[in-house]
Amino acid sequence: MNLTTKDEILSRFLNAKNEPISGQQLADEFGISRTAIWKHLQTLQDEGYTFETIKKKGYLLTTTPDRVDPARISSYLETARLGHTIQYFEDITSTQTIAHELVRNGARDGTVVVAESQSAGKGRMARPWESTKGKGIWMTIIIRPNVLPHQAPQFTLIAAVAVVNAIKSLHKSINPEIKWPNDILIDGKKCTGILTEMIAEMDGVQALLIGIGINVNQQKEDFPEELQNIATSLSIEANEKLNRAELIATTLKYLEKYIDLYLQVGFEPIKTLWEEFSGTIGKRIKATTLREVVEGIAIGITSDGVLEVKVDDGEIKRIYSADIEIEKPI
Ligand code: BT5
Repeated sequence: MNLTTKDEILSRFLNAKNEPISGQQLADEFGISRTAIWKHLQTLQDEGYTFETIKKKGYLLTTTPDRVDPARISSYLETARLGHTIQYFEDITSTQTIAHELVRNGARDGTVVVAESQSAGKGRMARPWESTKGKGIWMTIIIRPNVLPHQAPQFTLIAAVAVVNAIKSLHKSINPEIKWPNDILIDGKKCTGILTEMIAEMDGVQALLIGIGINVNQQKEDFPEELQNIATSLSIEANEKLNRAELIATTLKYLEKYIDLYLQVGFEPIKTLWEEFSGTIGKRIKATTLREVVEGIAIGITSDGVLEVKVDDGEIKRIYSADIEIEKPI
């Protein structure tokens, strides 16, 4: 994990389990002066952490603000590659935009961009993505798998399976369902959106940018009015405040696991998991593509992640990209 000295010091306090640490001990461990340690603690105080000075013992971390900084994420991280470099921002335009810049500058596989808020968060087809400050998970994972451009859409499905597993493993009371291709819903309301972008040549992918937006700790009034009836957050559903850093680390754990599985044995096991978590398959849907509107029963996804819909005359249509409405039974 590539942490700055300040974040390494914070990590040390987060792992100290309520025990004070002396300035001299930190200075020795990090090979810097006590004054330098004190300056890092000042910066952390400016970010909202508070330390109490305990006589003859040292500094005790007493308050930790609700932030998804690299030190906090890394204290939960169990991955081999994903999230070992984290670029953290308080306020930015979009984690996707920053990720594009990082790819151009040679960012390595597994680099993650995380922000507390985005002023220009984006969905598919340049739609806006609402990213309330400090309440959600707004992140982009840069990966550099050895795959062909036509495989890129499968990574959206891999990411959806990873997010559902992460939510379910941490919060048993929540029952998320995937809506093809990139939404995760709870009781019909959207809590997560995924946007996969690709930088590729004809013969290979240079990088995939998997953007994941999860509504975590918003309350209904935190959403703009037009979203209040169609969006939800995990906190609204679980009726408690959730730990965002832990959910980020757990999502990265499952994402790495399913990417590795996919690269080793192909799409089949992902397809099985996806169909198990899907709220789309078996339902009557209306798919609006750029060319037409298709109504019928969603019968499954193909090994390329394409949605198959059986229309009323029995014909099976393949949907590559569309907005889906799941029709409620009458
Ligand atoms: C998506 O697009 O659902 C993909 C969203 C990806 C967001 C992440 S956050 C981190 C990374 N950085 C970015 O800039 N983006 C990614 P789409 O299927 O086109 O859905 C967009 C629609 O969802 C909007 O038109 C709204 O109707 C709705 N929406 C916007 N913000 C929402 C929110 N916070 N929760 C639920 N629905 C929302």
